[in-house]
Amino acid sequence: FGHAPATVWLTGLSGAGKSTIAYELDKMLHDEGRSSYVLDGDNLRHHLNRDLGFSPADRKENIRRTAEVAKMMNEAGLMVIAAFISPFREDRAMAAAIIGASEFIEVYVSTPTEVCEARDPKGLYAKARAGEIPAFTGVSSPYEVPLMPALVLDSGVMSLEDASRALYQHLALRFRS
Ligand code: GGZ
Repeated sequence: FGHAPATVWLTGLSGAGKSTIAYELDKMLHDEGRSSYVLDGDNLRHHLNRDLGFSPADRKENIRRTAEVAKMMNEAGLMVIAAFISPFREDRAMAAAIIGASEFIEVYVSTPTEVCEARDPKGLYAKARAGEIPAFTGVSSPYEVPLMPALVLDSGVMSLEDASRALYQHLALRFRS
């Protein structure tokens, strides 16, 4: 498909499959010679955003910085795949405004809390339930469902591989020139 650098913004709960889908898509794009880059919330919080916590203000700043970086990468010709819980509508709207409405592709990874919590790959839900992690999204902090996402992927009903493929197909149609 034609090369129109955009930012695929994956939003959803911790454990929903955002990072896995992001890296799968990245691999598919690389395999056909496209330049893309994954911005992952959990990773960026170790360096660029290591001063930020999980208060609403810090989450907003996390999203703002990420959107600014995504915009620069798009301008440099890279497809960006961003994987952030980004639980607040207002913050995702800010990201869209920074990146540009037509370059921002919102993808809701809608895997339900029960499924994410049953997986709990890092034991974070258990800790959150035990009160050891304050303001944990889906447990003690809200997640605002996207109202008009470009695509919805539920890894509770489809495999992560199929979800990644569905996303790739969506992009192929969108960018068909
Ligand atoms: C949500 C938290 C929290 C709290 C730590 N709430 O699934 P993970 O573990 O590996 O990735 C999650 C990551 C969330 O970072 P984001 O930058 O995506 O969040 S946001 O967009 O809301 O700013 C999770 C871990 O950090 N984590 N504490 N309290 N997730």
